[in-house]
Amino acid sequence: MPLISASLKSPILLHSLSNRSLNPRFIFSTFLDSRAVVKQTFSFRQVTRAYSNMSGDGVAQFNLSPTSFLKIQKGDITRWLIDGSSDAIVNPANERMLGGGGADGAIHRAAGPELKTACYDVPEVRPGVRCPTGEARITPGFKLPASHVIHTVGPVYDVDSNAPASLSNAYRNSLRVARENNIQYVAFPAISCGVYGYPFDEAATVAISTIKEHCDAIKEVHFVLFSDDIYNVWLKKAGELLPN
Ligand code: AR6
Repeated sequence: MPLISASLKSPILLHSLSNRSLNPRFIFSTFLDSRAVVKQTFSFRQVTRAYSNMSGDGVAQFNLSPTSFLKIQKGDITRWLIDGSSDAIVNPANERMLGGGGADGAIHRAAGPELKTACYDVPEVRPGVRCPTGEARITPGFKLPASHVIHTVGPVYDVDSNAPASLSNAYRNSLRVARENNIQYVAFPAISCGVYGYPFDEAATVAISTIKEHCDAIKEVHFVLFSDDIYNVWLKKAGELLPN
């Protein structure tokens, strides 16, 4: 089993394999920076499933359907690309769609000012709203490595009256817009898991189950996740929801 060698190269380090037969749970230590260490427990089954799908560069791959794959990796979504022509990154934007903080701010900085100009050109559906919560819009990527940006708006967790439905809509509509524009490769961040306050585990359930259901005609769906804690939650959830 390639479990041990794969884990040595991954961002998650195997911490303890002791008492495996007595208590089949592993503890992983994830080094957030030189000082902080976060420990998470995973069942033996979840670990073997996630790691048997992981390549040496820390990208875990799961089957979504006979023709689509889900790939989960840590990283900065502004640097992601597959071919620069049929690929898109998803921007967790706000309804105004003119930039903001978090990933939205990073994407606008990396794309250059042309992205904001293109966003201005997206018609408002009502004053100050270009992309209502749960919907998606597309623009070119300009200076980004990926060819397109799909802007979507996730729910504010504490405010939205049906946050799971709104979050699911954001993923589903992003994939629909991708398909309509012949995009074959789509990279998502963890929508709503920053400023909008969505709990990671609940968000991962909605994200992965929605993508599983709506991935038709998309060759690869990627998650590019900024922090170790979200990456670990996503890996665990994919192991549960996408048994290969
Ligand atoms: N690459 C990948 N993920 C990132 C990056 C990056 N470069 N930067 C941040 N993240 P957030 P939201 C992660 O707050 O919760 C903005 O102001 C981040 O760690 O960007 O949907 C918008 O304008 C988190 O896990 O989006 C909206 O007003 C995830 O991306 C509001 O924030 C999403 O965090 C949207 O809030």
